[in-house]
Amino acid sequence: MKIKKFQARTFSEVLKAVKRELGPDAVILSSEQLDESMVEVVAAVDYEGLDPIEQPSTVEGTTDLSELKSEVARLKEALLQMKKSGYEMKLPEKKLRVLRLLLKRSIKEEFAMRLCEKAQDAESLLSVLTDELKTMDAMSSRKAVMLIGPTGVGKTTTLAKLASQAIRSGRKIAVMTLDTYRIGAVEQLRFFSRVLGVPLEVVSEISDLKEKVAKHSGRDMIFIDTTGRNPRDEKYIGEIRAIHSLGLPIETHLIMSVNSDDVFMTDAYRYYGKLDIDCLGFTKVDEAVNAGSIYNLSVLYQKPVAYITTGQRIPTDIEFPDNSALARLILRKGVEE
Ligand SMILES: Nc1nc2c(ncn2[C@@H]2O[C@H](COP(=O)(O)OP(=O)(O)OP(=O)(O)O)[C@@H](O)[C@H]2O)c(=O)[nH]1
Ligand SMILES: [Mg+2]
Repeated sequence: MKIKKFQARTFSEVLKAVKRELGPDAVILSSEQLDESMVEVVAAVDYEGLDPIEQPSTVEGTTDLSELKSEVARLKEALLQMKKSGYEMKLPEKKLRVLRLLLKRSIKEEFAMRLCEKAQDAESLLSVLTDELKTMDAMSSRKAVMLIGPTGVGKTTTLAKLASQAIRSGRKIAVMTLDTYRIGAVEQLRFFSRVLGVPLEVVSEISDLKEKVAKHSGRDMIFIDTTGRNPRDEKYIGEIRAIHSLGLPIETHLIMSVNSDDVFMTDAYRYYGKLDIDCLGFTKVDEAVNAGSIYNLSVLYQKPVAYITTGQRIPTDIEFPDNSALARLILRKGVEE
């Protein structure tokens, strides 16, 4: 067995060095933050003579997506190893408080570790989160907005809220639905469109979408509702892809409920992550115990958050927070604290 001590400025950097020198089978035996700018890890590998793995050298502070992903993967792996071997990570008290707070807010452990490297204390966490989170004007660029997401998260309700907002801001709109799958889905939207006084198109074949969009080209915006399906359904993912390949000016919003189970949301990323998504919208914030999943999914998808919804009432229960409001929401105390 080969045992070696490594030191670097951050936990991610030190893990990178461990991998480079000891290879992918290295096990973390202990880890300690010596001071604000030094982390020490003792790592071991069971057999010698491993070829060091070539890692691309990185620029400090890079926001490159692949780098972020591998950094998070390294942290996740190290945490798993440490848990398996029963070793605790030693962090200074201030950072431990940051870590505990983030975990309480349901931030994924490996993401919380990354934030701990950036935020020296609980006070600086708000600005770190604010800097990391991105938001987007929900009705900014493209002509058509299409809402996709798992079953029952609130797509149709959110679409009605967005459509109302657009009308309020003086836009001429049309509503379309591709949801001819679920019983009652068309009626739900027909009711909304009557109340809003806007035309509704029911599109039963994806191939008809182009023609329907062209028919309403005089409208400022088109809102397209879709069927909620299990993200694991490959056929469903294929259908969304087929819509994208029509080459229409569609902005795709992925709608997720803040309340969904974390394992489900992470698993869903494996499928939705393959799609060309423009932004995220989060529903049922009013029911949520905490809002950590907003951060988790922002990091996973690397997409801006366009809005959050806070209740069943149309059109009022929707908010368009900026990044600092979003950071405050994520860090706010849970209902049981
Ligand atoms: N508490 C709360 N309920 C919401 C919110 N948004 C939607 N809902 C409720 O969630 C339920 C499902 O909403 P829908 O809009 O039909 O959901 P959907 O995603 O279109 O459902 P499918 O089309 O069947 O996939 C309804 O009872 C909504 O009133 C929200 O922000 N908060
Ligand atoms: Mg629906």
